Amino acid sequence: MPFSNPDAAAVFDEIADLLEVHGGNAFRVRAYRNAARTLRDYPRNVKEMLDAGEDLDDLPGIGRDLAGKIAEIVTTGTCAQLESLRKEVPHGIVELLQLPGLGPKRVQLLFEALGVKSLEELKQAAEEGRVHALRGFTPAGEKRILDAVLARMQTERRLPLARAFPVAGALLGALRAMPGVPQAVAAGSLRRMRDTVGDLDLLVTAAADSPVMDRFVALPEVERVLSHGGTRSSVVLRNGLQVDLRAVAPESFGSAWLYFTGSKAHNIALRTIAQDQGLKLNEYGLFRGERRVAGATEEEVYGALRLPWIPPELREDRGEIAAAQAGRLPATLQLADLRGDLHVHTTDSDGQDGLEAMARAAQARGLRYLAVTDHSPRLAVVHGLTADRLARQADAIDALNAKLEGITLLKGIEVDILEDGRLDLPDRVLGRLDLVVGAIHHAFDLPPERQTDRILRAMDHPHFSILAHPTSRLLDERAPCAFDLERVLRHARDRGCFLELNAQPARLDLDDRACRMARDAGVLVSIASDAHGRWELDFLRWGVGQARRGWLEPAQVLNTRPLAQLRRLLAATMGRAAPSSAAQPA
Ligand code: DGT
Ligand code: CA
Ligand code: CA
Repeated sequence: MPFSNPDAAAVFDEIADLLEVHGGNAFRVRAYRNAARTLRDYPRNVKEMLDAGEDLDDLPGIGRDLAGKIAEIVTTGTCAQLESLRKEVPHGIVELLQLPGLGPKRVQLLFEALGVKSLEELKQAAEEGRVHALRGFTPAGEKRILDAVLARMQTERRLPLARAFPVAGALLGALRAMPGVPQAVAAGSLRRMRDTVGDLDLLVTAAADSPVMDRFVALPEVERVLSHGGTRSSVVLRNGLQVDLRAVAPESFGSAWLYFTGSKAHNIALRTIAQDQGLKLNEYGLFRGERRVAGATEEEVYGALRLPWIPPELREDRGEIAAAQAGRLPATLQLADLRGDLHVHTTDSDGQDGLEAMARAAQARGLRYLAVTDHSPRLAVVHGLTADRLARQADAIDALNAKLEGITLLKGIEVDILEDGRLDLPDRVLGRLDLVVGAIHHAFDLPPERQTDRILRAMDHPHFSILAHPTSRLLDERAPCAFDLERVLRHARDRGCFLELNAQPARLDLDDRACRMARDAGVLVSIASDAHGRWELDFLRWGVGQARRGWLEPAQVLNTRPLAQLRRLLAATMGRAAPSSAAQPA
């Protein structure tokens, strides 16, 4: 996403909240709140103003100090003051601030009067009736608070995979640097590349006298130690993420990695297979009676069960064991199999980099083609392209293609699918492009029947290549749209068009199960970064993870095709070559 004024405002609001619970100076608190409001209401994008060398001191209520902070936020996404406040204020307090009905003043009062600094402590205080004894709280208010706390504690807090990954990487780095730790690896849902993770599961091999557990619970990222033993510990990090660490002897490393990678359902299925062969499988190894027959590596354990090694992304008990036994595991898709990216934005709409920068960045990542798909006019807030501007972009792409070597830009658009299934630009305009990527950006909650019809109608246009982020879900923010995916897939196959697996970490849409349905329906999937800046091309890796979980093989992914072949497939979606017999919709 491009950096917007509300993003910067959110940083100021959080600073104000944290300052206030921290007992900060009231004038400073108010200055941050006012600045947040100013930013939110200001009609021009501050990042663009800064990029253009303009002075932010002119914004009402923004002095030199705050202007400097805005510049810092716009370039780094955060600011040093917020980061240091986050360290000073316990994570539990930050969680309290997020409860409905609890602002910084009340959180501060709860802390000062009752010592409450976590959800658990607030629950206890409310249950004991200590909250309503405070000034400004009533028994009914206390009940509402308790309900909100219980609701929050029940909803499983899961972190998007892409946010958990760097945390795991940093912890593994710290563990590997400890004495007597030859191996440190991630297991659990993170290793299986689930779209979100509940907690991190890390595994080390360590000598019996290694200080690894003591050092682990003492790492600076750790806020709270839940348990601390010689072979297992659990902690909660400052960011709220729980981490379980296990230490095993080298001869058990493979069986332990297998066990803690899961999924639980996969483990149970494997244990049954072991039992059928008169063996016993647990995290310490595969045993016949007392004798360990395998355990040092995963390959060894699978091998002893007469199975090939199964990639972690497939370990969900969704048929992978039967497929392994039959020698029919899907061919593993690799990031390097992707030859291009069919959905990216540029500064012509809401991207942060221009055409050439995007092209060169794609090339640097080994891609051979890149489809430029800026927004259509309906999205005026992101400067969606009118027919005229699209034509000018097309000229710019032609000129650039004449100059570039080793990478080809394709002309596309991310066109809005209107509520009735029409597209946001006339067919005549779309017909000049290499591909048309259609997307839903509003009216997410139509009744399922109508949503399905809307999508089918959009696909019936003479020019329609790829359905972008089909369900429009945003992890933690927006549930997937309800529609009949099976019908959409059948229609896509008949029409000869494609569905996207959008690799933005908050989307991952299609998800793993939907990818599997696309595979079964024989519809090719476009794994696309939807990059709004050149570094976001790296999001493709998250798409590959979900695609693997959905059993997609290289042959089932549209953008593994060489350019010439891709062009033929896209041309058919644009009505330029004879599509397959069933291709034309009624
Ligand atoms: P998460 O954390 O909710 O994203 O999902 P996982 O899969 O990481 O689950 P987690 O952290 O509860 O446990 C990690 C692995 O440990 C899990 O994938 C399989 C294994 N495991 C945990 N509990 C059991 C169990 O009761 N039986 C078996 N067979 N395996 C288990
Ligand atoms: Ca886990
Ligand atoms: Ca766990």
